[in-house]
Amino acid sequence: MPGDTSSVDYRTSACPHDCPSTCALEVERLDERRIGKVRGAAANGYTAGVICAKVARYAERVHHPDRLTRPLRRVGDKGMGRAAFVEISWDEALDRTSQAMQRATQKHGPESVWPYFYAGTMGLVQRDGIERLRHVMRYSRQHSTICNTLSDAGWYAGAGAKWGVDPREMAEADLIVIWGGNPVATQVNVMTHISRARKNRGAKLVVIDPYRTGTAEQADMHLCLRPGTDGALACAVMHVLFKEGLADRAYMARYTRDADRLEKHLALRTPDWAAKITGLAADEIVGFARLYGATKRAYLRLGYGFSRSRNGAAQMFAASCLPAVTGAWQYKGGGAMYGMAGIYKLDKALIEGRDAIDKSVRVLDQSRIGPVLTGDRRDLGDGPPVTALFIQNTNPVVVCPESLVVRDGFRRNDLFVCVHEQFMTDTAAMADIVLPATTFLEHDDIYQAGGHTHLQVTKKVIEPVGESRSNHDVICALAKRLGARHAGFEITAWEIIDRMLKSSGLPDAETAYRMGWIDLTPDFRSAHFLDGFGYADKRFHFSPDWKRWGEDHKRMPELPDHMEAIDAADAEHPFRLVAAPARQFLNTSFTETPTSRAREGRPTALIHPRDCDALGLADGALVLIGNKRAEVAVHIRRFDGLQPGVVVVESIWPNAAFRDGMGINALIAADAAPPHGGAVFHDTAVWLKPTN
Ligand SMILES: Nc1nc2c(c(=O)[nH]1)N[C@H]1C(S)=C(S)[C@@H](COP(=O)(O)OP(=O)(O)OC[C@H]3O[C@@H](n4cnc5c(=O)[nH]c(N)nc54)[C@H](O)[C@@H]3O)O[C@H]1N2
Ligand SMILES: Nc1nc2c(c(=O)[nH]1)N[C@H]1C(S)=C(S)[C@@H](COP(=O)(O)OP(=O)(O)OC[C@H]3O[C@@H](n4cnc5c(=O)[nH]c(N)nc54)[C@H](O)[C@@H]3O)O[C@H]1N2
Ligand code: SF4
Ligand SMILES: [Mo]
Repeated sequence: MPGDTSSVDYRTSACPHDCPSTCALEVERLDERRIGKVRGAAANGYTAGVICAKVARYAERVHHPDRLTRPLRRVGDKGMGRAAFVEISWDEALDRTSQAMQRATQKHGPESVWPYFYAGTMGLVQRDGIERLRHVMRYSRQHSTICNTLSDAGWYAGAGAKWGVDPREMAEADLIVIWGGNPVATQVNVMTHISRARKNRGAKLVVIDPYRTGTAEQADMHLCLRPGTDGALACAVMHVLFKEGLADRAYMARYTRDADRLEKHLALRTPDWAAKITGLAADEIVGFARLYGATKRAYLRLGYGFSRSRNGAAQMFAASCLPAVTGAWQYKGGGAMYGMAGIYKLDKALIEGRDAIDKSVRVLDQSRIGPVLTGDRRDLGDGPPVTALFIQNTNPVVVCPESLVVRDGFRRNDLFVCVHEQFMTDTAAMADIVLPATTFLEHDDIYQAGGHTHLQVTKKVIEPVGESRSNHDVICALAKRLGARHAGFEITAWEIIDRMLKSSGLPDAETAYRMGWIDLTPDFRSAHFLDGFGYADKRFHFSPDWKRWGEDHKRMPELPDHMEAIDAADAEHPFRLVAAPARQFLNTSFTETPTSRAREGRPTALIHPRDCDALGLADGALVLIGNKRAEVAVHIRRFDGLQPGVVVVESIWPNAAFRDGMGINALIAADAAPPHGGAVFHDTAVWLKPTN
């Protein structure tokens, strides 16, 4: 019967991708090897039956003809793709990999081996098990800086703890401010809760972003500022709040520290001052400040985008001060949310082998893999070179800054590389050994979320495609060959989940799986910090002790401010580049699926018509975007949803999608931003040159 799904076998799962939504999924199982439709769980209060289009089409990715199905050994040149590899057995692949790691250790010591990973899957067992192998073997440690290091530092500085108001409470807000994020593309479920607020309460939506994103198109007000100037905007807004009696002095007296100093400091941060820095009109700033200050139920969704600048931690901190000035935290639907990690108090010792950490082992910066592999002494210190890389869940040859330097590093003949992947990514193509990986539908795992409050345990839905193996299985197999001992290497992923849940005081794995999800939402008072913020004094700090949040703290402003650290435009580089995420891709995942590629078209630079005219660029023309690091050829689109002088290239296209085989990250600096490092993807001064 059409529409009757009662006979269809839907299995509970969770989306593993690096997205704040971690959607609760229902996956149609056609048989033990094939899936059909994927949909959002309607009963999950956050997912509410909605998922993004790219995951709804997941059958296209799992059953893609290009999935890696056998271990491979490279016999041809690096970077030439599948044709340069021959199939080998798992035993041979694991032997060769473990032997290469042992050889590196014998020659230069264990720090010459660098297990390298990120969040291609967000499942805790499959993502973080590599840490256990690292720590037990004393291999080089990784400072993970590619994503949320800057935003974390900025948020913690004020609030002292990482959580905020449940996103479902947006439905009860009268004003929602999306600041430096683009949920239509990057966290679609947020839009569900915003629509509810608009429909039921006539709530207003404000978007603060340097270009008219899909989210900004839906907004009542779009503050289209210059990238890297949010600190100035936040200060001017607070200036108006204090001046016009919209600051809640009783709230500040009870819940914050240094409010008097803040008020004095802001006296000169006027809307006119901020207008010059942000490129907004002073009236726009005042209009937003009045709207924000007059609305008790004002919900701030602070994204990652505006932290991906050299002043990014300062920007995040400045914006996070707003609800502490108005006291919006006190009201239902009011307050802020940046990330929820702090509500999950899981005991991850077994997964990560925390008992085996040796703090004397050197730490290498993930985002600086280019400089690390090319022997930069600022990174290596007086330690050995990295001569063996073992990579899971990430594609550094495309996604990391200074990607030409990264590629040079991977080209070294004395470097052994093993990549465990689902697809022949640009990184896998540079490897000596490639191992086929399962997807989340083919292994068990447990997920917390960045953007909501549920914990989800999942079981495999289908058998592994081809000979693919899970990260956990590969880590345990390597551990055995390397002689690494730890309880976590002896048990299955499921047993790890079960033990972790029990030792964290939660239901066992089977119960958790049957529940579908466990909602760990804090009660109203804790979520809104009404029993105090995360610091020992329970107060929100307007003048944070930045030392606590990073060693490079001296450059941080004492109070919220515009920090002049960005790669500012100059005569040679008159434009500022923002490399924001594309809707149909998820980092570089889904760049392999035909429908995502077709919908995105080709790498495209959005440029203001006035700049196009000045440069003589017609729609569709090819332009060279350049700086001292590289010149990247990209087709342009005339677009009036940004300020002149700003260029946006939605990302992250594989390098081969560009004319010269070099991607957008060839232009991005690998500078570690203060106070604790972090990549600066949206902070690049460039020139534009028409091609003829
Ligand atoms: N220009 C530009 N660059 C950026 C950004 C940007 O906005 N602009 N964003 C940055 C950010 S925030 C991030 S987080 C990084 C992300 O960059 P990546 O970490 O490289 O991105 P992903 O595509 O999420 O995941 C990488 C790979 O993990 C693989 N994978 C998935 N599941 C598994 C598994 O279970 N096992 C194994 N072995 N592999 C698996 C996928 O096939 C995929 O190729 O990119 C950064 N780079
Ligand atoms: N479709 C899709 N979804 C994704 C991803 C993807 O690549 N594609 N990536 C995933 C990952 S790893 C992450 S970390 C999240 C990131 O999700 P978001 O929190 O949305 O952060 P960003 O992706 O970095 O950028 C979001 C917005 O910040 C804006 N921005 C850049 N610079 C500034 C600035 O100086 N000020 C302000 N106000 N805004 C600025 C950009 O123009 C962009 O519209 O999304 C995840 N979800
Ligand atoms: S919105 Fe994010 S979590 Fe949800 S299905 Fe899409 S990628 Fe996965
Ligand atoms: Mo990220």
